[in-house]
Amino acid sequence: MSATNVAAPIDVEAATRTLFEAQRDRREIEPFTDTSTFDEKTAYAIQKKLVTKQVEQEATRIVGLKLGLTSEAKQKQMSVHEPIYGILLDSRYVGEGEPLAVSTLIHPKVEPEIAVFTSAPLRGPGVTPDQARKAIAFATPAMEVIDSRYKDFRFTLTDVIADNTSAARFAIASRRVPAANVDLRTVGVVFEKNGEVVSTAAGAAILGDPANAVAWLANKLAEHGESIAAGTTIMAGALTDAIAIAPGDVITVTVAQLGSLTLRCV
Ligand code: OOG
Ligand code: MG
Repeated sequence: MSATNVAAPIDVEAATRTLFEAQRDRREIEPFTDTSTFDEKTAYAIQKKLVTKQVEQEATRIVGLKLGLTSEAKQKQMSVHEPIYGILLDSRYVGEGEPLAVSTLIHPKVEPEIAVFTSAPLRGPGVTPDQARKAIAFATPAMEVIDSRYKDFRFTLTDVIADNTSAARFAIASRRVPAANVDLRTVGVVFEKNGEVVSTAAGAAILGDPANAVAWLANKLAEHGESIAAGTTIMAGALTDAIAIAPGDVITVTVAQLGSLTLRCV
């Protein structure tokens, strides 16, 4: 056997502090897995500690959940081939019409999403897509601004989970559309930057059906003894690749039957 560098187990407290400070100070860091090893459970534990610290120190609160890497486009773009989830904080919400100050972030990218709102609790394991579909009361066009704290957005599955799945800002159209009469698999999605179409997709880009993503979330949360409460806002994950943004950019997502949402970057 040849000599190899055996990676050390991660220091959870130190990693939490590093991620907290990187986000606060807009400083990029190297991925932890370059030098240490940790499993998915530990990664979600770091994410939770990080968000708890942000809630305490920034006087904000948790307002929802987000899914990531639920589309083939995103999995390919990031070279991570499994969905992940993260937590949405009130202080990261960009209201409709509010400008996004790009300079408050490290290297932001924006991606087109669909947000859903539940009206019934979902507790895994064993939540089916049909149960998830019935729990989705409303849907709206949405956009997520991701800002990995890792240099060049280079990370492994556990790194990105620990970093609260690159969550930075999120925008959700204020008009909620009842989902009962909308087939979220077949709605067309058009993503535009400065009036040019950047990419297109259908709702089915999200694990075949956004309801599948919500079921996945409920079942994944169950692994950590958690569940989705009724009345939860969930970002279902990007439908196409994320794109870099700069001051002056105007980004629009249009989802058939749900409407559109514009984000102005300053
Ligand atoms: C990870 C977060 C992915 C999505 O919607 O797929 C995500 C990243 O790409 O940095 O939020
Ligand atoms: Mg996203």
